[in-house]
Amino acid sequence: PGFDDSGWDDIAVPSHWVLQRDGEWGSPIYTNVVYPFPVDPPFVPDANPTGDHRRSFDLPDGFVPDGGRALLRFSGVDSLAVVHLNGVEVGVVRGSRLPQELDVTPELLIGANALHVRVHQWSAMSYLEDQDQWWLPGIFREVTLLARPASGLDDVWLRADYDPSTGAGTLRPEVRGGYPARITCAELGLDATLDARTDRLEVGPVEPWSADVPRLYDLAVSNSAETVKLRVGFRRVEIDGSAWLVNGRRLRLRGVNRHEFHRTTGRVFDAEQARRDLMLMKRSNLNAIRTSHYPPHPTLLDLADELGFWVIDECDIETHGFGALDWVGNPSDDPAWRDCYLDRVERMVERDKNHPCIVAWSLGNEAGTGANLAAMSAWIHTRDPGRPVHYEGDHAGDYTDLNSRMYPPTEELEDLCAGIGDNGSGVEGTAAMLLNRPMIMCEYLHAMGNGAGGIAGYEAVIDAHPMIHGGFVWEWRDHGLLTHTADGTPYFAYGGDFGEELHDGSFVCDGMTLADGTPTPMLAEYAAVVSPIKLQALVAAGRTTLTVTNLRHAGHTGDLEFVWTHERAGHRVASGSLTAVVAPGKFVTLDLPSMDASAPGEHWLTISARLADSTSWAAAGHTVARTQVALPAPARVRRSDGEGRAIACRRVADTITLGEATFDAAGALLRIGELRVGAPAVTLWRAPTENDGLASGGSYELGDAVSTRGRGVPGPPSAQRWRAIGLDRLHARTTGVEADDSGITVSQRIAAAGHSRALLATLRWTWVDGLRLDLTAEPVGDWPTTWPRAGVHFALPTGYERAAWFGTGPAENYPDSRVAARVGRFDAPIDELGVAYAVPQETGHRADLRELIVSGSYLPTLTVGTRETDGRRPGFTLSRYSAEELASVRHPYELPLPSATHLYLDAFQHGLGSRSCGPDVTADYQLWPQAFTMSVQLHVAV
Ligand code: IPT
Repeated sequence: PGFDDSGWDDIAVPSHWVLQRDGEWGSPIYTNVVYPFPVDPPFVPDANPTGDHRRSFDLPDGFVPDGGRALLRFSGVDSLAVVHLNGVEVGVVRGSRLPQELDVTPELLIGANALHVRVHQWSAMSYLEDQDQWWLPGIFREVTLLARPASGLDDVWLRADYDPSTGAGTLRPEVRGGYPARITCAELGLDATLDARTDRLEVGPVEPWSADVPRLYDLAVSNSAETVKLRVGFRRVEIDGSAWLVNGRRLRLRGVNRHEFHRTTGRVFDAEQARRDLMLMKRSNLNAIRTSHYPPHPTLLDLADELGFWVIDECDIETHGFGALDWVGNPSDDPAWRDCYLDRVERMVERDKNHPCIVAWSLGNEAGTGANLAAMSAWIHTRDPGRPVHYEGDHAGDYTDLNSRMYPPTEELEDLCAGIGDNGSGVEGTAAMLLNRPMIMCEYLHAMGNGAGGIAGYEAVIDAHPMIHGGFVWEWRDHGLLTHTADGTPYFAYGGDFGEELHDGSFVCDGMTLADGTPTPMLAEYAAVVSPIKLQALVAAGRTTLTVTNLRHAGHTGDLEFVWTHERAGHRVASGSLTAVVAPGKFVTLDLPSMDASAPGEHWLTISARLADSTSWAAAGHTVARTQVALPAPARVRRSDGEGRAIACRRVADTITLGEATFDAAGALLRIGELRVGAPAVTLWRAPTENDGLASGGSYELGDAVSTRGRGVPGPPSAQRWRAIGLDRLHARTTGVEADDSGITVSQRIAAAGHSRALLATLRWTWVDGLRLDLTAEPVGDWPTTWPRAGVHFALPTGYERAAWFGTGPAENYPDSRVAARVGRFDAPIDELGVAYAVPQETGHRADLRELIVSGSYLPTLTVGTRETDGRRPGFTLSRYSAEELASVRHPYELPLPSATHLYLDAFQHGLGSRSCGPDVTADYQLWPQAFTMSVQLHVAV
């Protein structure tokens, strides 16, 4: 009081000051591993951005009950705050993502009070908070003034056990502060008195809590001073050899790493966004969350209890920057830091211990190894033996309970399950020693940009090895910060966009959802692969059957409807639905009506498992699982290709005409009827994805630092190899043009400057009910690398707006990411065919095209029909941007104004893989140079 702060600026709290006022108060910094200041622990540079916050408030007399106390709770301040109340220093708050309470009873005044919080961006604590995320200072979670009664219930812990063999529930209450207390639960008919001697309460039969059936009971604990309400879930977590069990059933984690992030407010918690995200996770068959890499806002755990997720709650510790210094000086093994480590684990466990969703505690992330981490684990083992301890960096398994791996290739997983290798510990025999422990992947499938591919490959290995309990995708959401260019164009910023001295580029954008929450196709692929409801349709010996397997942890399939649809040529012929009650771990085989596939055209049977009724996270009709099977056609005489009369070509002056198509004298296509087409070019280039190794432009080169994790292709990432041999700059030379009675044959040699290896292509054009192209291409010379694609590029006029197709969809799909794709008819505006990844890259490919219709107002409609050659059909991409344009920019706003509509028809595409931080595209899905063919028919209608 008496201090004049009238000239100060206003700031909303909770917030990060660098996300206010357009950079006037400083800017965010993104680094993944390195510290953005000199490593000189525990010191930080003199220039330390500091935010002084003042707040006045009035308190009525009696705010603090007689004999009670006043506590000032800081739920999250990054990174250190010095707190004064009414001119008196009341404490220092440390540990950014954990709460701390200061007793301010003596300093609090009746009437006017003045609170001053000085927040320093850097402190000794910054050395423990080197997570891969933006550095964002500020008071980013609530500050609460609590009035505590005398003899209040200062802490209540209800450990709620469920005995899977008897179905009985037991409570082990622990109350701090206020015995005797009364505990009640109307639903359980519970009404008992607790005193210091009460260590167990048998509550009779209960329904257990699980992620699938998150059954909660409302309990209340009260004494003369106050009542505490808790939502209790009864469940038992056990480790039995290599099995991690909840309620006696093995866990299967279909998980995701979740950071706290909002595109405009950073780590300020947005409860609405969090609920929407968790509902989307549920709809995507995700059942587990690792709170990477710090305890989340407490409300998140309430949501996880309520909606049902297995949670690994992770402590706020990461010292990754010491890795680059060979871990010399790592706080994790330095006695001077021991208390800080213990303080953090205690604050996490005490804050979150009542949540049934938490099935393991994690010590932190990428903090090397050492005695302080071991001490944290020992503390948990004493305080809460009911939950295992996780920490990935304990490769030797010295002090934790779960064996955890990051981004292992599937071959490595198989080795570990066979007891082969050192598990990253450097000590031979470690893998064998750890065979008797449950294994998880705390991170796998790096969802950066387009990808990760290869989800199904992991799933197969997890299915085959019960000791692997699943994994957590890296990660849920891109951390792009919504900002704008000088001319006001909005975009999602990543490392380097704020002029940082050191940064790690777009590595901060690696989610299955974009920064604004838009799901990427990978999320749908993940949902399709990991669904706990497995459907298998079989058509054999005149019988059509559906086998439904229920791999849920709990809950039968009575909530589902199995809807079947028979389609011919993508149009519905018949449909119906069935129900079946299958218990967890069981399967049934059902008969479907027989379907008549004799009419000409492709016949497909699609079966979806859909929610019969709405739930708290999805509407009725939501698809949980889907399968598709082709119905075999009865033997029939095939119409021979190219029936109808072939039209001969004619030379007119400098052009050749073939039906309604016009070519120049060198055989380059110019027009089909009214439609002007840029001469189609055989191409091998795609705009590299971040998993292909698109350079990060940061201090941490993508694919480089982590490429040793991949066993696919050792050495530099694909994009670098592709560029080295010039796949991004191919030149064509026409070596022959023959126009005869039946059509035009154009021969080309396609090669890169400076190289002699080439692709020899023959484009054979004929006119039979439209323009037909038969392409054959064959590599000659020595080709040392894979190819990104093998296809043809057509430049159509700008202005095309829509595509309708019979092929695969609805989303983009690639060879190692197409479980979610089904055969059918789809349509979409051109801008929705690809994904607006934070960094422009390859997007929008859809395999196995039958027919594509491209349309726009005032433009002729182009229909592309395909024919199988060598047992396959081409896929397509339609975009306003060419591969070259996409590859030439780092942000969407840098893309040029479209000069054409680009249609790519690809005989092949390379897979996606996870190489940006993990294994490369696996052998089955690598596109090695090979001969390819394609046959397409182009029709133009005005
Ligand atoms: C791993 C980190 O744990 C995670 O925070 C994130 O940075 C991820 O990588 C990459 O996005 S550590 C890495 C060296 C495997």
